[in-house]
Amino acid sequence: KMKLTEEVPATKPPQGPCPALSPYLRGASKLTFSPSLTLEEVQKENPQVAEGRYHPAECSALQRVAILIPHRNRERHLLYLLEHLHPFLQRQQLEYGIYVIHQAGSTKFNRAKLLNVGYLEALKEENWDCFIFHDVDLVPENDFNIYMCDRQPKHLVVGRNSTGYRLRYQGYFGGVTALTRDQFSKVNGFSNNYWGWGGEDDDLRIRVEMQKMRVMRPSADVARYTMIFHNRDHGNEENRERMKLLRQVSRTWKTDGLNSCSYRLLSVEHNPLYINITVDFSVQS
Ligand code: UD2
Ligand code: MN
Repeated sequence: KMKLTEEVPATKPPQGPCPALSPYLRGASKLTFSPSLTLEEVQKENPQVAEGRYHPAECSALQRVAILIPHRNRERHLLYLLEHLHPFLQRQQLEYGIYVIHQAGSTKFNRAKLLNVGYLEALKEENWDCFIFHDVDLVPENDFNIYMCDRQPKHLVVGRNSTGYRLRYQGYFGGVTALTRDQFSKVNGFSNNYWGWGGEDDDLRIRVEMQKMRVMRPSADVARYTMIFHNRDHGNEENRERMKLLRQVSRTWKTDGLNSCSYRLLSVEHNPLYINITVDFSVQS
């Protein structure tokens, strides 16, 4: 017979997993963007977030999710995204961290390479299950658009305000995507060779398809975003090489990606609402 002895647990009792569908979801919400919003206000609204990270208190999250945001000179957009994303992710009962990967200097912007850096650096501090590659200017409108990874890579932007909420083209893979740690490593991440605007998202889709994976999308009524209006940035001019690069993916993907991503890490700062990683691409190490 077992004898039960009373013990005072040294740690908190183990928690059950969070439910498959969070009870806190609200559906579509009307988004507002107040011109006077400050970072301090957003911090005040999110007292449970510490150093860019959060985990639900009441249950253990189904996935640990790293949100990776490529960034340069879009401070206002970042503020609005943080304002909306933190409560959105908390309503989904996720364990998450928000990483902003900032490209220093004025060399051509390289969104894809920044996202590779985000993946590599984020994995140095936590064994994340799932990565969300997220434009700074896209705000999700419906919290049933779940920021978790699936059996196949997910494209979360079916529609946005500026394109009448319709899919731009068959195979479109831009804006916000979700890949597990393994899915992303299997395709060797993004290419590092797309400087300036365009093509890097199509390149990733080709990599995914070459690995016999299939892009999934949530239903159009939930996969809706508001893109905060902007013009093309200086330093992110159209990449005229992109068609040429896209024809070579099957030859280049194995040697161009996570395994060849070199960069100079300038700083990693743990801010209250996000982790800021600053990198320099101007000198290749
Ligand atoms: C589309 C895609 C985007 C990417 C891009 C081509 C959608 C909704 N988005 O965005 O995922 O494939 O085309 O490269 O289809 N950024 C900065 N500072 C800069 C330049 C860019 O922070 O100076 C970041 C920022 O996160 C921005 C993202 O890069 O959201 C994409 O750049 P964009 O918003 O200028 O391009 P867009 O809207 O055509
Ligand atoms: Mn944009």
